[in-house]
Amino acid sequence: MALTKDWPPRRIVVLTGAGISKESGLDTFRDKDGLWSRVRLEDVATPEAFRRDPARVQAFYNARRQGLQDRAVQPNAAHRALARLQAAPRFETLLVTQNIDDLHERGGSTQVLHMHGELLKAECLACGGVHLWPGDLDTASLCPACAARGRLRPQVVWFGEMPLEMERIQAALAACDLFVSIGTSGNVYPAAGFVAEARAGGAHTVELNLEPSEGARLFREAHHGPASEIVPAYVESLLALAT
Ligand code: BJW
Repeated sequence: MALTKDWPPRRIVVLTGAGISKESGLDTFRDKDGLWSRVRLEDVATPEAFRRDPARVQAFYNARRQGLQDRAVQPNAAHRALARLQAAPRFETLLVTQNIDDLHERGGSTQVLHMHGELLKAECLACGGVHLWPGDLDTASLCPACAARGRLRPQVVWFGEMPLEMERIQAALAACDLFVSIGTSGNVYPAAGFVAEARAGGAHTVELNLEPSEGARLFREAHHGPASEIVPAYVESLLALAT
């Protein structure tokens, strides 16, 4: 139920996290069986870790890049529902994801803002070029643009680095009528602060997650359960408003 700005909403911001891809076969980070239960984030997800031991960091992302391209990993009903929402002309929907996978795109979304980067891309520390990179990276990989050797890194945002497209996201949060957060634990900033920014702008705020997140109390509405069930149901309720 909307308690705040324009309703039915016109401008929508959707934020997704690892939980939306869990049923597609990808790991979350902070669940009991998540990535951070098997590897210390300080060893693989900081610029310092990359400087200290680039081979280890490359191996961590090589394994995840291979996993993402396993045939069993496919978009699920939640990714596809968000693509339908984005395609509905009644709404202006900005889809922001913390995920580095490409499951939103494979689920039919054409405009996805990857604030923590993309696993299937590599960035050259020598020339700044960003390249599609479906294969492995190692400490001798050659940049296709400037030919520097060993300067390519996964195009992902590690702790202490600035997430991408923040100005655009913050402008959209200030202007939106509805903010929907899906499958994220609300532990990592600045994404964890988006709900407060949307609220400050007067938006209605909705959490769709397996369980209440860290910031659950900040949302005006919540639905808990597997993303593949609750996201399509919520999207259908929005699309019904548009008819
Ligand atoms: C389901 C489900 C199902 C399960 N259906 N749901 C002290 C205070 C405040 C901030 C800081 C601080 N000290 C340091 C900071 C900043 C730091 C930070 O936030 N640290 C915290 C740990 C405190 N942040 C940064 O450094 C960021 N940069 C930054 O702040 O720059 C300065 C700046 C300031 C202001 C404006 C702009 C910039 C960068 C953060 C980079 C995060 N990088 C990672 C790795 C990326 C590459 C990779 O994938 O390897 O991003 S860490 C990891 O966490 C990854 C994720 O995108 C991110 C968020 O995780 P997510 O998606 O929430 O996953 P989980 O596992 O936590 O949660 C999953 C949820 O799904 C759970 O709730 C489940 O219940 C649910 N779920 N199955 C529905 N089937």
